[in-house]
Amino acid sequence: MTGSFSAGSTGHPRCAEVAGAGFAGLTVSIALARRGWTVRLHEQNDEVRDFGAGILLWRNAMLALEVIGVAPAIRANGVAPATYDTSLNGEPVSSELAGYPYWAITRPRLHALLVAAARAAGVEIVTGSRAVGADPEGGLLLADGTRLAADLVIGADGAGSAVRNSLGDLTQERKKYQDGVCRVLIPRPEEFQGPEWDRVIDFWTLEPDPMRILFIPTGPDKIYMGMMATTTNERASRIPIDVEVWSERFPHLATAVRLAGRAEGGRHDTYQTNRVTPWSIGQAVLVGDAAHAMCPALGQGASVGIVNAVELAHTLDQYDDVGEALTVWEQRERSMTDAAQARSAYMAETRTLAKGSGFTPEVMETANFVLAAATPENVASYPVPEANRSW
Ligand code: 5PR
Repeated sequence: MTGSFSAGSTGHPRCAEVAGAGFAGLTVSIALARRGWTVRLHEQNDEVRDFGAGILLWRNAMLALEVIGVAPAIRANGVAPATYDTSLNGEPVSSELAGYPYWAITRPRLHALLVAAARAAGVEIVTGSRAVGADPEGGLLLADGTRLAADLVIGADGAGSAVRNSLGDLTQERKKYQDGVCRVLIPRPEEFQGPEWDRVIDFWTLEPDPMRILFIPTGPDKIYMGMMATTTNERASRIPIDVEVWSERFPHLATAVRLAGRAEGGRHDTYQTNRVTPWSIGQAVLVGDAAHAMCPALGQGASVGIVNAVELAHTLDQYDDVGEALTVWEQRERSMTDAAQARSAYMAETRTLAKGSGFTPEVMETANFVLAAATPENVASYPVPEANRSW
């Protein structure tokens, strides 16, 4: 074990090459740079920006974001939903999570906050730089044939990770599911203004086939709509949103559905899980969806990626030896991550949330996870209501 400053045994700052400027890649870059690492972050696109709609950040992610100093900006820019209300066939079935510390925010806003924090921490962000692989000796391989040598190379390049696929000694189990989701941001209409609308509402219908609208206010002027259907329902799996097919099923949401039909920048994704073991080979490691893509059914995919990214930097800080740190890190995170993947897959397959009262203390275990890097003060500032505790 070393002290809290990352200089390794030689006294030189350690360096990381990171592939992918999504949430996990930005987070691990910030966390390492703040601990004295020299970090270069490669993004294949010509701009660093997020494509996508909205996101929930649970307590586990907020604690991790506290560690890297980004949580105050999330609290200032996002919405803390008062409750998570479920409705089935137009009838309310439950209202949960009152007082639970979680936030909703748009993906572009979260991304911009992380990019600003990365720059402030001294991370060098290189755009138009595509990673095609890595080697266990700590080399990042770029599309132009360059090999960049580092103390640690990090694949944060998403569910289709080229870094992961280049590392031969990993096992991967990938699975696709029958559901998919269209995600859009809409302007917040007059009828959904006011603090009484600052709550998540999960509207389900199951007959003749499951369709669901997850309504999540993400700020004063934007609502995130997650519109789920089976992929065999082609009209309900399209972008732009098919206003007719969605408003027939959700007549009381006709205004919001009409706005969804005009939304730009929406996308459709099919649910998938990707379980990788181990998460590292030598001096190459995977974070985020590259390591553990999961079904979005519990809204935990990004949160788990953010937690594991911060914890990776924290654990590397505690050990001189990178390999030892990677082993300890995976031991700390593995069971929580596996449980999140398994539970969100179960929720997706059974659609249990439609029945209401689905956020049992057991289901909330991932969201309640406290990373080792969190301080007691951080933890105390995100109290969990009695009803949501499993301890
Ligand atoms: N929860 C959240 C979400 O974004 C989605 C789901 C659940 C926060 C869809 O992306 O079940 O599909 C879901």
